[in-house]
Amino acid sequence: MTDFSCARRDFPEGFLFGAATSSYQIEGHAHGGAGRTHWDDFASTPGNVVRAEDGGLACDHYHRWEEDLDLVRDAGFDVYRFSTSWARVIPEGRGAVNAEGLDFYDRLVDGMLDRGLKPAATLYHWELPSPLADLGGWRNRDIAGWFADFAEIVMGRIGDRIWSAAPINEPWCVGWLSHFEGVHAPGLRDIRATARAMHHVLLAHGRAIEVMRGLGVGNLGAVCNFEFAHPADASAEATAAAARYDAYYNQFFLSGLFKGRYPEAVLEGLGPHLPDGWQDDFAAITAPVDWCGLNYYTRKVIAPTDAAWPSLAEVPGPLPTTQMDWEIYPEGLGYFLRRTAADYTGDLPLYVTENGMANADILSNGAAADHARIAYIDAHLAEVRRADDDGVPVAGYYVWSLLDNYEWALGYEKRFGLVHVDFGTLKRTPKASYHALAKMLATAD
Ligand code: IFM
Repeated sequence: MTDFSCARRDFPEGFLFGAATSSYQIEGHAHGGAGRTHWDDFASTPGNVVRAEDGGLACDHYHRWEEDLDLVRDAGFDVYRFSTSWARVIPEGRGAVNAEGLDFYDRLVDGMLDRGLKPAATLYHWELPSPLADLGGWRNRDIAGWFADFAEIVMGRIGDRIWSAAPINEPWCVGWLSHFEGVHAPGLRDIRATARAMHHVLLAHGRAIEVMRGLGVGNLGAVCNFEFAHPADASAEATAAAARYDAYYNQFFLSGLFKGRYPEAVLEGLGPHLPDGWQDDFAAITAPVDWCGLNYYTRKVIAPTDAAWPSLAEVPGPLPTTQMDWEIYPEGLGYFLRRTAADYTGDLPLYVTENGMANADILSNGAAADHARIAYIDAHLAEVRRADDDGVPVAGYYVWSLLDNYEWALGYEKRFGLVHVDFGTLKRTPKASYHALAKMLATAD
């Protein structure tokens, strides 16, 4: 596919298109006086990350941000979703502020405004300062207060100019993937740590919302990630296993945020490990938000196992996959948009805050023919339109990602960008998907 099958006019009035990135994945963490993060520690521990790669240089966005913002503007995007690095702003996690770090985000936000882009900030996209990890990180209840202080410092500086803010990207990854599966920093496989991290990440979210409201920052949201859980077969056991996966992946955080309770199916496993008094935190966790963001990429095929709770395993499925080996299942996006509105958020605007695919893109004669990415995004945009037709208040869509970048434990090999990055020279080259999106976004009326 070389062109999109839709145009801007096919989306509701005021619908916004954006590109998304995150700090550690693009900035080049070694520059600008940033402190060490648990991702630096995780990456330098053998076996955790492909080729032990880290975000030290990444895309060197720290020095090339103007060129990168030009790319966002020139594609015709309305919004740029970026994140602020805790360790860049407060190198020790608490205490002294790195003025250079705060100045960087100040310039970045002004750079977006100069280019007519709406700045959509995420406070935390996973690079926890190492000194806080030493204190237990997300396992330690005090993190909610540390995070609120960080929110106050960042938003005290840029909160007057941002268009939207969300405290934490993908609480599931912060909690489950990092503490139960050990796939992300800090690399734990510990159910007690998981339960605490999953609860504290929501408490930190609530505290940060409260702080930002106090500062007068508006348009605040929460961003969760979702994977459709497909039973491996028609048996009752497989259906129940997929339901458990769905509960701890897709429902735990929405339920906490919007209903002030956790699903019974998750409490079965995590309940005994939650911190004392967890029920008393829902007043903070349910602090009202103005929108909800959904990050969606794939589905997982789930089979039951005899192992301990949650007694399930992911098994390969039959659908075509991306470079991540993730099955392409656009219908899942429509499903989650409908279910989120129907069961959790009602009339609240929903944004697809991340969607996109990794593809083994190579440059040939200065071009990358990532036609598979055009087809992927096109199919997911069709689901967005269907959800809108069904009355779901979906208000925007962000592509993950602007640039090829640091894909965490998978290093630099998995390419999610609309723009190719040569990690030797750091040269940026817009791919076919970038040009096709620019064409689609230019068809305004
Ligand atoms: O690269 C990540 C991003 O940091 C969070 N959401 C999913 C993306 C692709 O794995």
